[in-house]
Parts: sequence; C-alpha cells; structure tokens
Amino acid sequence: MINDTILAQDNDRAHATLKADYNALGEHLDRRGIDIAQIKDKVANYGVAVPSWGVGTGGTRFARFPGGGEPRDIFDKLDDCGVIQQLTKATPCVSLHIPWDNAPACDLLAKAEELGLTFDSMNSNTFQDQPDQAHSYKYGSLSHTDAATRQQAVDHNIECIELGAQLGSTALTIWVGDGSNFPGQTNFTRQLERYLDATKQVYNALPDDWTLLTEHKMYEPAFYSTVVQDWGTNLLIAQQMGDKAKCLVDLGHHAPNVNIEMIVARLTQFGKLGGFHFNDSKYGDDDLDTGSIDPYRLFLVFNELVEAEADPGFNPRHMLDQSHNVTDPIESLMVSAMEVQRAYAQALLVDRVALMGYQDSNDALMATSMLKQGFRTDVEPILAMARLEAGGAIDPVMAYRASRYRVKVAQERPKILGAGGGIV
Ligand code: LRH
Ligand code: MN
Ligand code: MN
Repeated sequence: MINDTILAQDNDRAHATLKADYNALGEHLDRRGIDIAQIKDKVANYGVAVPSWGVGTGGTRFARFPGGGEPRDIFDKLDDCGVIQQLTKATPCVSLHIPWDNAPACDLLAKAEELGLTFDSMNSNTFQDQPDQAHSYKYGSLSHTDAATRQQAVDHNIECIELGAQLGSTALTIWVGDGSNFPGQTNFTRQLERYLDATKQVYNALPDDWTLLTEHKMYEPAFYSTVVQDWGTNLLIAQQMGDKAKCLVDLGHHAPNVNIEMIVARLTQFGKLGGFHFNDSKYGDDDLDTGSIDPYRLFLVFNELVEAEADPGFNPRHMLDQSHNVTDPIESLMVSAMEVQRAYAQALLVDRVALMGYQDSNDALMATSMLKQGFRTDVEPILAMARLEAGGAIDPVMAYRASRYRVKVAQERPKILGAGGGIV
C-alpha cells in the first residue's frame, strides 16, 4: 500500500486549488439548478471493478514487453488492486479469472480483507488449454462437437461458481472463443444448440442469488464466425436460460461505429442488461484504456444508465477489461476508473426534464445540446473532492508516482520474461 505520509503530502500540495475549483464549479452548477453535493455523493458511492488480469502487462500476438515489478501471482495482483482502490476509492471490487487466479478461498479472502477489497464476477476460461487438461479447446468448449469436451467446460464453470460462492461473489461471466475459421466448418444452428445445452447445465448450478453473465464478441479468436457474436445472440441465450441470466456488454466487442448506447437501452428495456466490461478501442477488441479514444461514447452509454437508474431493480455490474502494453497498468486502471466516474458524473448533470421536452417537441438541436451541456462540464473537482473525502488521492497518478511503489515492488518481484503474446 502507499505510505499515508506520502499521500497526505501530495494531497496538501493540491488541496487549496481543489477547494477553489470545487467552489467555483458549485456556483456554476447552482445557476443550472444542480446541487454539487448531491452529484458528489453519487460519485462517491459509485464503484467499478478492476479485472485481476489487468494489473499485469498485456501483450499482442507478436510480443510482450514485460515491465518491472509485474505481479507474480494473484496475491501480488490483489496488492496492486489494493493500491488502485486506496488512491481512487473508486474500485472496491476485483473480478477474478480462473484458473489464472486459482488459490485457496481462505487465502484469497484473507488477502482481500487485509486490503479492503471484495470480489465481483468470476470469469471462467475455456478459451485456452491448461497443461493437465484432458480435452483440448482447439475446436471449441461449451459448443464443442465432442460431449466430453463440453462436459469439461461445464465442470470448469461449475468449479468457478463453487470458488466464487466461497468468496462472496454472486456472478459468473462466461465468454467463449468458440466459432469457426472457414465457411462450412461448423453448422451455425447445431453449434449454438450445443452451446445452449451446455450453458444450461451451468445455469442450473447457479445459487439462487447468482447471475449468469454471457459476453458476446464479434470475432477473435475465431475469424469467420463466433457462436456468441453479438447482442442479438446474447439476448436469445439469456432468454433461453432464464431470469438469472443477463447479457454483458464489453465495449470493445462490436464492429466499429456500432451504436453501443442503443444496445444498452434495448437490453435495459427488456431487463437483460447484466453488466459491462469498460475499455476503449479504435479498430477491434483493442482493450485500450477506457475513455482514451472516444469519451463521448462512454458518456452516451452512461447517459442511458442514468436514464435507467430510476428503476431500483436496475443494477448492472460495472467492470473494467483492459490490456496495457505501454503504460504502468496501475496508472492506466486508475485513470480508467476515473474516466468511468467522470462519464457518470457528466451524465448526472443532464437536465432530463428539459431533454424529454425537446424530444417530444422534435427539437433535435436543443435535445442534443442538453447532452453536450453535460459532457462539456469539467467535473474533475467533484471527482477529486469525492476521492479526498473518502481518504483517497486528489491526483492518484501523481501520488502513485511520488510513492515509487513500482520501483519498490520490483525489488521483490523478478521480471517475468517470456516471448509469448498476451491473451487479452
Ligand atoms: C475476451 C474478453 C473476455 C475475457 C477477457 C480476458 O476478449 O474480453 O472478457 O474473459 O477478455
Ligand atoms: Mn471482456
Ligand atoms: Mn475482450
């Protein structure tokens, strides 16, 4: 964790400016009929889960360039997640990926408790073969033509539920790479049928208070067809499974220019929006830092979420899913968590009564201006004040750099070499 004195020193440096900026923004919002304290409270209560796999340096199919002090195992990963939460106060939960993060539940719980973290959705992995595995996933997992391979994938998912139940998690996220690389290689219908049968077995093993999240992705690793390729198939799956099944939207899993905010609205309307993997992309599943390419799109997604917030039963899970190749993962994840919070705060500023009026009177220009007004507002003082009041950092990246955390852990954690590409 970061030394309290260093954190306090960094906060002292920025405190006076923050106070002045916060007061000025408060006056400005007051003129717009918005109470800054109410927005700050909502931001303070907002959290986005960190993916355990995000704190390591990723890579591509071509190379991986390891950084110093990379986490060696899940306990190092949790330490890094603890730092992200300590400084941002926006990431109280961690999402585990099994078997990457396999460890005894009691040890995971003890470590999480020490760091003040809890566990969000469990993620299964049937897109890779493990060294001691009986059946290969080369030609698929839950939709494989071979019953024994499907069963192995089902069993793995059930093991993830069992571990998660001990950790206090209440959701399982399934993403499969199953698909095909050649026209004719698989029969689309029979492949989906096999997937549905197998996934139903996993669904039937869910405890009562659990949610099954299925994640769609247009392509990769399968390059001709993917069994759960879009939100349409995903919705059909969730409907086939039952009430405990919902759809997970990873922002990077769509074709360029797809209207993701509209997908969010559709899934919400029919009670099937289960959660998000936030990230950003330019071309495909780039797993770039959230809000780094198109912050307006992130805002538009949050605009739909704030719209839906009025329904008390609406509670999708918010998680990051990123891969970091050229930055320190802790810094990237902190910035991304703050970008998600920023989009949320900006969406909260939209005058929804006025917006609805302009929509109903077909005043397109004024309607869109209502959104822009929220997006253009610099809410940084709100986010920083919420962090400071919660004991976090006014400027998490500066405080982190001042702490020299990475240099210190690099002394205990040897560089993980390995020329292989990353998987996320
Ligand atoms: C697939 C994915 C999915 C996996 C993660 C490692 O591209 O987004 O969520 O579990 O990456
Ligand atoms: Mn994902
Ligand atoms: Mn992905």
